[in-house]
Amino acid sequence: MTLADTRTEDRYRTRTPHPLDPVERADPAVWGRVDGPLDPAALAAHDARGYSVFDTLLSPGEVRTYREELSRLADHLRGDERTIVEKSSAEVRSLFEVHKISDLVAELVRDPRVLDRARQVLGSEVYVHQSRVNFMPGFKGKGFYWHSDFETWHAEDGMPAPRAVSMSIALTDNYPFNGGLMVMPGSHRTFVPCVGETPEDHYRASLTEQEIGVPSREHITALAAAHGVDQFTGPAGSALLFDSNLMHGSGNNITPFPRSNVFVVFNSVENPLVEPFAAPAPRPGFIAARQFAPLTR
Ligand code: 6CS
Ligand code: FE
Repeated sequence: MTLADTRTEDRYRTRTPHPLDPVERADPAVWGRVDGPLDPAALAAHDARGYSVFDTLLSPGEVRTYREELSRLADHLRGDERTIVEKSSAEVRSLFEVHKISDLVAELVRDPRVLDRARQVLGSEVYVHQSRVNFMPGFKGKGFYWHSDFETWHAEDGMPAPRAVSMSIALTDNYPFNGGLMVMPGSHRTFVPCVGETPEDHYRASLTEQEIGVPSREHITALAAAHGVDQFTGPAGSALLFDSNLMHGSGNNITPFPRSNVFVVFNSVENPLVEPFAAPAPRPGFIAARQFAPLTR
């Protein structure tokens, strides 16, 4: 399948010169229609909160294998465009397209423990829109400011609707103090437009420190007042499945303990990318897949 030819209406306007008011999400958070491992209560909780936590999705032995392979690959691929280094050090911040670089991750994205949950929530066949490891190294791991992934994927990748989910699997123990991911439960139901036009080749800056495509402090304050902040913590092997429009962020890691997670973003095959809604050109395929086939086990 390739880039959809038809330009769909823009129901989530963002990256404008002047502020726009937040809009209520025009799409469901749980599409249902597909059976899977989540029982009705778990699905309802995911629909309400915009995320689900799975304490031991993978075993410690599996995770150790992933961690060792992905650290080796990141070092081996230094200088490759898929490797993003920290702004203030030479530490590797992220490695993208890991489902194509690592045979282990290629299997992981098809693992029923992962794939069946994504299919069930999105209510359709799915494909990998993006995969990455965020290493969040000890002492020098810089956080990620508050943002909605969908806001970027809509503006810069041409994702029409927030019919995508991220599965974040902890490769190291995620503590409250080593840059654990913070989320605002229920914030996925509100789309928060951002001010500021997208510069050319924006991803080179945004993946290191995002400044365009982040909500205003006013909107973040209002969302926090309405929803509060939860934090994803758990041992290596635990996982967070979260909605593409959930407001999230993480702090800097000044502890000796790295907080490395592998992220797989599943998009519904019924939500193929079109032209970017608010960017001069589409981002490279290693950040946003445009050629894809539905994932099979
Ligand atoms: O731009 C993106 O696609 C990436 N940016 C962030 C901050 N989170 C999601 C994604 O990895
Ligand atoms: Fe994000």
